[in-house]
Order: sequence, then structure tokens, then C-alpha cells
Amino acid sequence: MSNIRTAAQWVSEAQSVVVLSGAGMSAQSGVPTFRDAQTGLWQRYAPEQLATEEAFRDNPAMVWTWYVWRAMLVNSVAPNAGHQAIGSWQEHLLAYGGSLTVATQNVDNLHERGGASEVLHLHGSLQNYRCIDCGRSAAFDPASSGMRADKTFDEDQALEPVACTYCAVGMLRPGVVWFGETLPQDAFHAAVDALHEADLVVVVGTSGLVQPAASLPSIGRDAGAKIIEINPVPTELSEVADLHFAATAAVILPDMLSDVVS
Ligand code: BV8
Repeated sequence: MSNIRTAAQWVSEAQSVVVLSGAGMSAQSGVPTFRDAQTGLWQRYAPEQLATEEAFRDNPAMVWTWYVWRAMLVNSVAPNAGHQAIGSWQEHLLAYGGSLTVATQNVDNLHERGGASEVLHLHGSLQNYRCIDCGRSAAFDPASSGMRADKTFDEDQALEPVACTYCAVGMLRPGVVWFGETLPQDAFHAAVDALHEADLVVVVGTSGLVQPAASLPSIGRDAGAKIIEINPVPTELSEVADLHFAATAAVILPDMLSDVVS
């Protein structure tokens, strides 16, 4: 039986599914993956160097501009066929007493805009902002910055950080998890709990380099779930997978799910 037929068979039998996604899930929507070469202002930095509190405190204007540009880009693109297939699959399972949990490393909202609900954001979200000093949540609309949502970045768009209107001391920071910061424990433990009950885990669009998220697929395997990986290239996680599709999310997910989603 072909791999796609095997996967479709597993999909038809699955009642408790977990989808673990990374930046590759959003690539075909036009959002650069996390380790794609940085453009413009950030060309000389690895993302790991920018996505830290230290980088923000050292150069708040540069890091703040990076996040506002990413938020504007996400708001200007659309969920792809892979996001939509996952949203429809979740709806199908819920209608028949099953469950599908999406646990994503992505800070965009494309799973939700593709129809998925109760999405677990292991690394936070670009939709939320808070004061880096007093911690108070703050409403911030990236469009208010006047920045263009271009696919690449022009340095003339550099922004000044936004001051907290509550304490008037701190600056607003994005509600993402920076390197060296702990993951939101409620989201992480909800993902672990779902993996303990899973009979099928689909790992899509992640290089498997960032911990502790990269350890999650093994929890599913140890709990007896079948593991499917979707990634154009082999990754750190490929040895955990029962099936690896060297393919892209927006192509293979609709194909694999064609029997269960309209
Ligand atoms: C923490 C938000 C406790 C910000 C991000 C062991 C245990 C615990 C921690 C560590 C550890 N070892 C090291 C650490 C430290 C660190 C870490 O993992 N470092 C790495 C670099 C080694 N981890 C942490 O700091 C975490 N915190 O553990 O707290 C602690 C505290 C102090 C000290 C120790 C421990 C916090 C990690 C979260 C960081 N924040 N994002 C932001 O976005 O700006 S991580 C960032 O990486 C994004 O969330 C991204 O999603 C994520 C993972 O990357 P991927 O999603 O995999 O993306 P990538 O570009 O790498 O790969 C894309 C893949 O898609 C590729 O494979 C490509 O082939 C594929 N692809 C491309 N196109 C497609 C496709 N696939 C399908 N279809 C396509 N079309």
C-alpha cells in the first residue's frame, strides 16, 4: 500500500489526534520559516539572537520593529490549504466524538483563521502584547505603527518602541516566548496530556531543533501513537516517525485527509 493510502487508513481509524506544527506549516501562506535567512535590518542576526529579552533590552527599536513587521506580515496573509484541512479534520472528529488538538510552535494565528479551535500556542502569540516591566497586558494594533506589510523589510520603516501607558516606565513587548524563557505551562501540559491519549500524531513543518517542544513527538510515540511527519527534508524528528512525507503541508495534508474532510 502507498504511504498516502497508509496514512489515509490511519486517519480514518484515528479517534484522538494531535497535530504538532512549526514554522513550515505557515510557509505556503507566505510567512518565512523561523530559520529562513533574515532580510534587511536583521540580515546579520540569527533569529535565536533576536528572539531574546537581552536583544530587546540591548536594541529595543530593532527587535520591536522585527516583531511589528512579522505581525503585519501575518495579518496580511491567509491560512493555506494545510491549515484549512486541519481545521476541517478537527470539526469532523468532534462531530463523531473524537478529538484533535493542535499544539503549535508558531506565533501566528493562521491555524485559528484556518478553522482550528483551542489551539495551544507553545511559544506564545504575536497577537498579544504586555509591558516588559510591569507585566500588564496591553492592546496594540501593529497597523497603527504605519509599517507596510512587505514581504521583505526596508530599513526606513524602523520603529520606536511603544511605552506602557499603565506604568509609564516599561516598553511593550510581544507576547511570545523568547529563548531562555519558560513555555506557558498550561499550553505545554495540555499538549503532553493530549499526547498521552493520542492514537495518531502528525508532526508538520518543524526542524525539531527547539526544546522542549521538540521532545513532544516522543511522548506520543511512547504512548503508542502512530507518528506521521510532513517536511520536505528529513529532520531531528524523522527517526521518531512511522511515516515521513518529503512533501509540503499545503499539498499533502488535503491529500492525506481527503476521505475525512469535505
Ligand atoms: C525553555 C517565539 C526553560 C519567538 C520561539 C533543552 C531543554 C530546554 C531548553 C533548552 C534545551 N536545549 C536548549 C534549550 C534552550 C532553548 C533551545 O531550544 N535552543 C535551541 C536553539 C537549541 N529553548 C528555550 O530557550 C525554550 N525555553 O526551555 O525554558 C529554560 C530556561 C532557561 C534555560 C534553559 C531552559 C524557549 C524556546 C522558545 C523560543 N521561541 N519562538 C519568535 O517566534 O520570535 S522558537 C522558534 O523556533 C519559533 O517558535 C519556531 O517555530 C521554533 C522552532 O522552529 P521551527 O518551527 O521548527 O522552524 P524552523 O525554521 O527551524 O524549521 C521549519 C521547518 O519547516 C524546516 O524543517 C523546513 O524543512 C520545514 N518546511 C519548510 N517549508 C515547509 C516545511 N514543512 C512543511 N511544509 C512546508 N511548506
